Amino acid sequence: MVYLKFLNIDSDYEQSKYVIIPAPMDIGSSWGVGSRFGPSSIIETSRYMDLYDMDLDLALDSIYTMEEIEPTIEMTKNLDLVESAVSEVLSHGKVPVLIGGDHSISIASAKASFLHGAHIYIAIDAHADLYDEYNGSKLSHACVTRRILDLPVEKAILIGVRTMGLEEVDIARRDGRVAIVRSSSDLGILDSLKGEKAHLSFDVDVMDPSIIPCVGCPEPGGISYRDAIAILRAIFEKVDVISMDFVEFSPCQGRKDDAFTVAKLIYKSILMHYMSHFY
Ligand SMILES: [Mn+2]
Repeated sequence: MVYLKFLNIDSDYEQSKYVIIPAPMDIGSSWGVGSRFGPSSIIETSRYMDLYDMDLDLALDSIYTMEEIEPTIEMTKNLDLVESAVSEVLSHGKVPVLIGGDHSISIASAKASFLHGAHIYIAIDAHADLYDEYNGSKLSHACVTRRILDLPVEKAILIGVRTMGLEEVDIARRDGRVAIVRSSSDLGILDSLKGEKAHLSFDVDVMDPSIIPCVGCPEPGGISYRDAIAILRAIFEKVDVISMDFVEFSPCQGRKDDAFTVAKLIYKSILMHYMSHFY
């Protein structure tokens, strides 16, 4: 296995504040598979990205990239592997940045995050993922938020949702912990969560398919790159994000700009997190 480093940064684990955890698992997918190739594609393309960010006037090399988690064909085993990797990084006082893989791995990363003090789940996603069961599995990527509601979560904020099943609408209406935020201009809910510890999950299918077409479940009418940055900025300014994941990117032939966009969103998130926590 080739061991590539995010942004080509060869930093020391002990010295690093952020730890990239590549999790190439996609057996929780329903429609398009292939997000197991997401981490390698994103990390490979990130090596061509500039370290200096013009918008933020910042460059950061305090990022360590772990070796890929070796996936198995058992969902629960995969989730255990992800949970322990995220938990270990958190116990060292660092910020885990998990790269998927399909969205089901967020069940494990959120669980680890809650064990380390988070009690808010924030997802930026085209989908609500509130099905109790999908394709015969309770651990499908369509059930992520529902499984997280089984954990001691105080609030699940779902930003950018633009399609829901009837079952999901029913749960969202009945469970007071769920808040659906449809537009980036409607982020007032974050004001009530000032300083609260949260896990952030970014499903790249929230972006418009014209920008990121290579996802398992494309949904038209998505947000722009600049919308995504504005949403992330608002989150990092207000909420104490202790762990994050970026999921569902599934590289397709003949397209390389979208992997680069995902890599950039990840780096921007790390930079914005750094500015709100360490400046
Ligand atoms: Mn989604």
